[in-house]
Order: sequence, then structure tokens, then C-alpha cells
Amino acid sequence: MSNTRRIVTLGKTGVGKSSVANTISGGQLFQIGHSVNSETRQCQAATTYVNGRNITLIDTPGLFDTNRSEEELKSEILRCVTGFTPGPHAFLIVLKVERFTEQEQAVINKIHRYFSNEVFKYATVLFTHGDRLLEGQTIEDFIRGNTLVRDLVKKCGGRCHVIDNKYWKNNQHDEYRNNQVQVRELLNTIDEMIEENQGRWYTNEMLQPLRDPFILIAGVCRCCRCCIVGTFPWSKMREDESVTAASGLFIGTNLAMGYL
Ligand SMILES: Nc1nc2c(ncn2[C@@H]2O[C@H](COP(=O)(O)OP(=O)(O)OP(=O)(O)O)[C@@H](O)[C@H]2O)c(=O)[nH]1
Ligand SMILES: [Mg+2]
Repeated sequence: MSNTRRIVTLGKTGVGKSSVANTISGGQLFQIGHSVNSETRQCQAATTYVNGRNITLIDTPGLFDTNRSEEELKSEILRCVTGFTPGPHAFLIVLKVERFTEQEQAVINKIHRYFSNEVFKYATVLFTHGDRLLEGQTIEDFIRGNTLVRDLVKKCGGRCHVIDNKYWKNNQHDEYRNNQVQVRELLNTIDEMIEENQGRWYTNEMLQPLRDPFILIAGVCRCCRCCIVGTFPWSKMREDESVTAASGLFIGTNLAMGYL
């Protein structure tokens, strides 16, 4: 296995992506936010040496920045991946230890939409604000109670860790609530994942948009009774009334779903 790992942080604004990158590096390489506004506006990368590995950390702007258009944000976040060739070995999907709401689910949906299903093969869920765990509670206990988070972790091959960028910095008394211990385990998990992926990394080709399901329409034309077979993208079918109306011309229409 090559000795350099490229790791991208992803997540909602303010969840602690830049802090995570600092905690992993053990330094202050990335600017941390101190207000409700998004701090990281552009992709930033830094290479550092941690636990015997060269690590390039790529920090991204938060998904859901209310001061920027979706298109602008999307192209900046995609640039974080396409701009650092040949591609990242690992994505950290950063979440806070807190209630998982529709907004968190929307973040996951966006990650899926931007990076396709392949992203989860290269992803690890990393929780920040670990200090919010109850006494004696592990991150596995925390996610057990939430089906959506459990499903996400399952999609990520069961890979899940927790840190607290603020309170677990020098916690020598607790083996679990200790960033050094958690970072070591996180990096081991990433190494195992890279091995499972046979040293491959996420490539730009995987960025292709999700394929649009299509409707197959087969029937007999009312006017000349000839057989007609047609396909329409499902999204177009839903948006475009003329396509929907056209399908109404068929008699005995059979519908089937597939992917273009
Ligand atoms: N208590 C606690 N505070 C944290 C933790 N992680 C981050 N913070 C705080 O949360 C705030 C935002 O942290 P950032 O690292 O800038 O978050 P970000 O996700 O990079 O934010 P954007 O760049 O704006 O998207 C800062 O005040 C951090 O000190 C954590 O694990 N525990
Ligand atoms: Mg940031």
C-alpha cells in the first residue's frame, strides 16, 4: 500500500470538518469557525505525517451554506475532489452527536447525489461532539437508536468513529474519550478500507450523475393501430405535461421501469 492517503471531509456547515482535519493532523492547519456563518469557503488541502503515514487532508465548504447558491457550492465541493488528482482514498462523512433530523438526511442525500453510490465504498462516518455521549455510552450505542444513521453506517461498511475536537484533546484518563486513541483507530479503519478497495481511490469517472429511471411505453396507436414503443425519462414524464398527454394516446398502455 502506498504511504500517502488522501482524505476528504464532507458534511453540513459547522459540524466540525475543519476541526476534524486539525485533530487528525495534530496541528492548526485549517481555520475554525466562530460564528454561525460558514467559515470554509474554498477547498483547502494540507499534507502532514501522522502515525507513520503521509496524509493529505482536503477540507471542504459545508453543504447547506445559506449565503451561496446550490450550483456554486456544488461546483466548489466537486472541485475539492476533481482538483486533487488522482482522487481521494477516503471520505469522512462528518456528523455531530445530536438528533438526526431531516436536514442531516438531506446532507446525506446531497453527498449521494453529488458523488453517486460509489462514495459509500470509500466513506467512514465520523461523529464530532463526542462529549455529548452519555456516561459509558459508545458511538455504537448512540447510533443503535436511529434507523437512518444505522443505515448510513451500514452503507459505509460499518465504518464509524467518534471524536471531540474540543474536550477529548488531552484526556489521558479515559481510553475511549481520547482523540489520540480515536484518531489511531480511525486511521486503522481507513487502512483496512483501502485494502478492501485493493488500493484504489475514488475517481472522477465515478462522479457521473445518477442515472434517470425511464418509463417504457408500449401500445397501439388510436389512429393507425400500429404498434408503438417509446421511452421517456421519468423526471421528464413528471415535469412535462405534453409527454404525459402523449402517453395518453396509447390504448392498452403497458408501463415498465428501467434505467437509461
Ligand atoms: N464542543 C465541540 N465543539 C466543536 C467540535 N468540533 C468543532 N467544534 C466547534 O464548532 C465550531 C465550528 O467548527 P469548524 O471546524 O469550523 O466547522 P466546519 O464544519 O469546518 O464549519 P464550516 O467550514 O463553516 O462548514 C467551532 O467553534 C469549533 O470549535 C467538537 O467536537 N466539540
Ligand atoms: Mg470548515
